[in-house]
Parts: sequence; structure tokens; C-alpha cells
Amino acid sequence: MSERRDLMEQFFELGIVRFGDFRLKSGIRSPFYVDLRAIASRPDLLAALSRQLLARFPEKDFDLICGVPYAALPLATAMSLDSGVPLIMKRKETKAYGTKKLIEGIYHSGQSALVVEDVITSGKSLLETIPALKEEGLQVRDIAVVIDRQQGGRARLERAGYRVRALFTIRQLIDGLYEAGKLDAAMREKVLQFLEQHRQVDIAPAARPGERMPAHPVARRLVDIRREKQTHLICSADVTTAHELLALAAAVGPHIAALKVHADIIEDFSPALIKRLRALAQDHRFLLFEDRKLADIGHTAVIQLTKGVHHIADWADMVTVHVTAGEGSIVALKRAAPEIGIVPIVQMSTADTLTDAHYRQRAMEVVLRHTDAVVGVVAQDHPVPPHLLKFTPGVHLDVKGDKKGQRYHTPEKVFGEYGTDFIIVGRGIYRAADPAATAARYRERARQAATARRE
Ligand code: 5BU
Repeated sequence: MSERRDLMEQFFELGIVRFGDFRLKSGIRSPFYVDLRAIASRPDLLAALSRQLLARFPEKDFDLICGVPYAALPLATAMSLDSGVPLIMKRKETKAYGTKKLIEGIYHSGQSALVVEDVITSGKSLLETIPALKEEGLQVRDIAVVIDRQQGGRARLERAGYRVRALFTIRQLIDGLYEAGKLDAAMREKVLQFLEQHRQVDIAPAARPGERMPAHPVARRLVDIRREKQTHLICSADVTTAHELLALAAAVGPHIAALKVHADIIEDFSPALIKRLRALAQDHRFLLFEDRKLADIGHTAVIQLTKGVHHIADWADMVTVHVTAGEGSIVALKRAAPEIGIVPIVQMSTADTLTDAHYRQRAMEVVLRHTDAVVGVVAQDHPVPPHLLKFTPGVHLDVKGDKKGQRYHTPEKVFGEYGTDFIIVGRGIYRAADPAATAARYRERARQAATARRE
């Protein structure tokens, strides 16, 4: 029996590939399930897998092998032992103490890494992992995968410029196991039908050049809205009564992707206001963004988010937070309100902001360890990796500042030079004689500036 065929049968015997009725993380029901974590219990199999995968990369033009926790780690280790190529590990979560490194091991900028993954479905986890490696100056071209579930991930990664080599496609496994008599015809048919129906697991709308591919569900909703409504505009509704807020939301609703509010400036804030705001948000398809700038210790930040008069966590899609209290506050917030999208403030718009380069660097390090909870960041020119959105306030078409520290730029500057995704505009819109028409004007300028950037 060939080593390949033997491996397939062993996968079946060990329960690495199972058939039945499984609910996947995405909620989809699948007639098969793949889980490679048991592999390290069979060193002989691990060694065979390592050999076979390395044989797919005869060029061996990488300086490092990078394992992604957890299932692929023993395999990456075996490949490193086998090939003599040093191993690095990309952490899932960074530890909150010690060196706080995202990548463990010795490496230097400019080296290239082969990324090892157990199973590829949508490609999402790899698309989230690789930017962290690139941020460290590592180059990634090659991806080694044991099983390709053939649900669009491989094609997506190849489109993004990676070279993906898989040991087995799920189709090959099915056929092999069927021929070996481990799988009956009915189940084989069921799996093939499933594969046919799920050829493409969508993780995000296909990004155009220069567009980001964010990972957080709230970010994806925002990107969907941007595409459908053709708007890169967030209106900052800094008015102080419920009546004004609702009137403004109704007027600008058709033109915006999100309405940013400061709930604590509304004199007659009430649950009824939130109900009507949510209805408007639904009718006009925009998100609610509370600019609370949570900045306290984790415990306090959590009760500020979830309690008090405003109960922000009950209605806001996104909330701004400062990172000054450190990583613990972000961790506490994401645990307390996992549904809400966190938007850390990395850089402020004011002329003499204290968010200098050193602070921004440190803040970004924290942010990058929590991309599971972060939609994007508020920033001006500070670079933001492609899996996070960039929100930029301090935009005005007619004036340069407000004599209270605010500094304004044009949409052309923030899209063209800062690479923003969404501009946040307050007084430029709500102080205008006709906020609806003015929002339309900002939206159009933003759209043109964003398009010009891509061309
Ligand atoms: P403006 O009226 O367009 O200046 O309002 C800008 C809004 O964005 C306002 O609600 C500020 O609180 C908010 N903002 C900002 O202007 N600059 C920042 O760096 C951050 C928030 Br963070």
C-alpha cells in the first residue's frame, strides 16, 4: 500500500476524519469533520506526514517554518526536525506578561517563512495570521496544509499571492476511503453534494486592490454597507437633544455607513430614543457607533459599557476605547461584551495630541493581539494592517481647525495619504444649513478620493 493511501486510512482509524452530522464553528452542518489534533499520538504518522509535506516543497526556499497553534504545531516541529529549518511559532493570543511577543523563536526581518496549517477551509485564519508575520518583517510565500476542505480558502489565498500546497484535498480523501471500503456510497454521495453546495465559504466580500479585508463580523457588516450604499462616511452626531439626534439620523441616514454618537451629551437620553435610533439604523442600514472612549481599568470600563443610564453594550455595534490602561482593559471588555466591536484609539486628530509615535506603536501592539474583538482603529497617518479598518475623524471641507485643538483635513488627504477606510465628520455636516445635502457632498468627495486611491 502506498504511504499516501496508508495515511488516509490511518486518518480514518484515528478519527482525524469522521463522517456523520457535525455543526461547524460557522453554524453550517457538515457531513464530515476533520481534526488533526490527535496526530501527535502517533509519532510514526507524524513523521510520515512531515516527510510528505516537505516533499511538496522541493525548492526549500524558506528560512523558517512557522507553526500555527494548535493542531499544526507538532507537525511544524516535525518538519523542522526533518529539514533542519528553524521553527517559529505564531501565538494565538499573546501572553499578557513577559516579552509580549506575537511570534516565538529567533528570526530577523527579511527572512522568509513557510506557514504550516492543518486544515484550510475559508482561508480566514491564515489571512489573519500572515499579516502578523509580515508586520515583523517576515516574508511569506509558501503555505503547507494537510487537508484542503475545498471550500474556497485555497483559491482565496492564491489570489492573495500565496503558493498553497496541500497533501490531500477532501475529495481525494473521500475517494481513497471509499476505495478502501471505509466509506459507503451513500455517505460518499452526501459529502460530494455538500462540497458542491459549499464550494465557497464566504469570509468577506472580495476585496478590490487597496481595500482591506477585515476579519471582525461588525467590520464585515460595515464593509458590506460601504459596498452596497457606496459610502465611506460616518456622521458624528454630536447634538445634545433626542429630537435633534433623531432628525439628524433621519436626514443623513441614506448617506452614511454608521452614526457615531456621544450618548452622554444627550440631555434627554432614554431607552425610547435608542429604540427609535435602532429603527432608523435598520431602515437606512447604518451601524451605531458609541464614541465613549472607555479608558479606565478593565473592571470600571466594563461597568461603564454595560451599566449606568446608557447601557451601551445593549445597543451599540461599536465603541471606542483608549488603550492607556493597558491590555487588561481590552481583555475585560471583550469578555464582558463579545458582541460589540471594539475600536481602539491609536492616534488622535488634535494638533498637540500626546499619541506620539512611541505610544502608537505600543497601542498597536496591544490591538494586534486582540483582533478577534477589534473592528478597526481610530488613527490619522499611523499605518493600520489590512485586516483592521481605519477610522479617521478631523475631516472638514471648509475649515482647518476649530480653535479648541481640533485639526481638520480634506477627504482627499485622508484617503490618499493616510489610507483611511471611513471618515468621521461632525460639525461639517450637522452645522450645515442642509445636513442631508451636505452629507451627500461629503460622501461623494470621500467616494471619489477612495476610488482615486485605488486607481
Ligand atoms: P467634528 O465636529 O467633525 O470635529 O467632530 C469630530 C468627532 O470625532 C467628535 O465627536 C470627536 O469627539 C471625535 N474625535 C475626534 O474629533 N478626534 C479624535 O481623535 C477622536 C474622536 Br478619537
